[in-house]
Amino acid sequence: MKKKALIFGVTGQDGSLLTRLLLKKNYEVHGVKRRSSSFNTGRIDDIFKKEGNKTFFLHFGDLTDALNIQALIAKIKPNEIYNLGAQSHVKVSFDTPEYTANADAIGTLRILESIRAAGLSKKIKFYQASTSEMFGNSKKSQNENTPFHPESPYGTAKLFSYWITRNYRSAYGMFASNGILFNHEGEYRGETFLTRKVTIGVARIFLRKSKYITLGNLNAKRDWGDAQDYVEGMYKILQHKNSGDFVLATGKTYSVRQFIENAFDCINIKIKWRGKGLNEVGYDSKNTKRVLVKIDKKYFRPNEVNHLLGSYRKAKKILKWEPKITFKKMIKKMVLNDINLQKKSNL
Ligand code: NAP
Ligand code: F7E
Repeated sequence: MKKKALIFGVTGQDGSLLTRLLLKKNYEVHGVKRRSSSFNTGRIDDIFKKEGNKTFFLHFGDLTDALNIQALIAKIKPNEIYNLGAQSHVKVSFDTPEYTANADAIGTLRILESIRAAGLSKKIKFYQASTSEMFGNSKKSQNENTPFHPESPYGTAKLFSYWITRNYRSAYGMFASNGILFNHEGEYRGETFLTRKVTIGVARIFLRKSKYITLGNLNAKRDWGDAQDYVEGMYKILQHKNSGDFVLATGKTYSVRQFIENAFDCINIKIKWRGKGLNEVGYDSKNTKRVLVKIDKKYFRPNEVNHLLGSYRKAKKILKWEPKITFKKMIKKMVLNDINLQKKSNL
């Protein structure tokens, strides 16, 4: 018998990569997609073409719809549920705080209660996509014991989900685990997150389709890993004999400014900086008049998390998980992919 997995957020970056991984491991994969007025399955269309309705099944649903979640879980009776669905953009969570709380916090509760209501508490393993955003501006390096202090509606909603997952584990003996993942990126990353926005911008500048990129805070630091490594970590978390909470990170941190410099490096441009605050610009070191990065205050957040750096010691020791893809290699991969995509696009 094949194992069955149900993925909320199957159309997203991580959902699409996890689907590929689980199919390779001989799972039957069920994914929940939202109804939208235009296509939202671009990241999984190729999988559906190959595997659709044989080993890969898509169901309409939404984390804000309890009846739908109950019906799906009772019908599919999966062995594993991965809750990767979320309004995942930190800046947008300040504009849509109630919706973010509904989907990212109560959505998790809806899944857990549906498992319980179906009498499947001891049969289903549950993975919750927790985040380093729950730490906020905490101390220098963060691990599973670091106190939480979220700085956004997104981080706060995710903290509810983290705790409700732990509550269901201790109250009902459910196998319910949190992966506390630091930023992870790649070719499937959404276009409005910093890394992808930069690699698309660099690709367009290389192809002479754009002159510059407009960004916000250049000084924040993130622990950036590659999403491919992180979905393998999610899988390992659910295969471990006990449920628990695990940080997945790289143990290295870089500023937004360093990410930009490395991305331009891939097209042989060395970026130099001049000016201060909103007037700062990044320019081509070979041509001081060629401004390639500008700042706009609309990309700043009401609250910022300035520094994230994770320790993945527990995951390494217990799960034998380690990130493999380096910061530089990940950026190069993303830039090359975006150059190829931009060559094909008429925009
Ligand atoms: P993503 O690309 O934004 O994907 C989010 C997924 O959730 C998409 O499939 C989206 O559907 C779906 N979704 C959004 N609202 C929903 C709703 N109300 N009901 C059902 N599905 C909904 O995010 P990601 O980068 O893959 O991240 C996966 C998960 O890990 C998220 O929960 C995120 O918060 C968390 N996380 C991410 C990172 C990171 O660095 N990537 C780090 C830590 C934690 P549409 O395609 O229709 O929008
Ligand atoms: O911002 C700065 C911004 O939006 C990274 C999500 O996956 O990881 C992600 O959240 C940094 C921030 O990711 C722009 O202010 C500057 O300091 O790519 P981001 P995030 O906020 O770290 C965590 C772990 C998650 O869980 C989330 O789901 O870059 N920044 N200028 C900018 N950011 C964006 N998006 N756009 C800019 O123009």
